[in-house]
Amino acid sequence: MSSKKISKNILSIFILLLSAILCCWLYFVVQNRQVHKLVYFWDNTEKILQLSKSNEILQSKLVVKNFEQEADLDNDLLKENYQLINKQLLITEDDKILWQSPADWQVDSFVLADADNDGVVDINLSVWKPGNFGTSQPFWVKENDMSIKNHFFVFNLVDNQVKALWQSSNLEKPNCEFLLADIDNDQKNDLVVIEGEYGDNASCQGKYLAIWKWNDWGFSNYWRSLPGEFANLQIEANNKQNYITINSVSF
Ligand SMILES: [Ca+2]
Ligand SMILES: [Ca+2]
Ligand SMILES: [Ca+2]
Repeated sequence: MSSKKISKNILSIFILLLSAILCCWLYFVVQNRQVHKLVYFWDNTEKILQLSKSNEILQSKLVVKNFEQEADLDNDLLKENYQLINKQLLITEDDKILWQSPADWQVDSFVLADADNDGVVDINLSVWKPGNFGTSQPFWVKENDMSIKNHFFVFNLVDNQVKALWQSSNLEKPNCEFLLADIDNDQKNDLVVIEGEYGDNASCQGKYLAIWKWNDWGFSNYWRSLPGEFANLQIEANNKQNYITINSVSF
């Protein structure tokens, strides 16, 4: 056997061994992925979200995502029904359809809460849709980006009509999940989101926990976590303090 052939065989064995080690390591990593429930609270001195040492928070209130909710947002003493069916939001009152989201929108979730803190409860939507804008394109924009991206829309219900209060263009980081609650105890709601990155087919992998604040013309980022793997955003309250609970993956 020539020395060239021996070297080739050694190289093949080395590559095989390396592949086997890599497979074992990958298997070990996947097997050891652990999902932890993390609890965060707002530290007003440091102005950051801190991880709570105690994971046991008494649940006096739980803010979670809803797929169906009743509320009288236009104050006509008749409750509207808000229902998310097949990624479409349907608003009915007294069995009459008041509004349904356009067919080319995929509504991930909705939250009824006062996003702009004007005392009026708003209809907040996380929407995947083609086109860079909301319902209207600014006249100075000649070409619209028709890829499907994530948007955050805020609407009001006035006299049985849905009116846009604020509509984002394509979000730089999609919101995989969102909720609204006062996190920093200033008596104003904050927008709490799990931000992700764009994947295939409007998928969203939660990568950051972030807090945004309404600033009269839109939302400004107030705080963002380091990158991680996040899911299942909820808000729990205890002793007039709101806590963010979230699932995070670690190894
Ligand atoms: Ca009503
Ligand atoms: Ca409002
Ligand atoms: Ca607040």
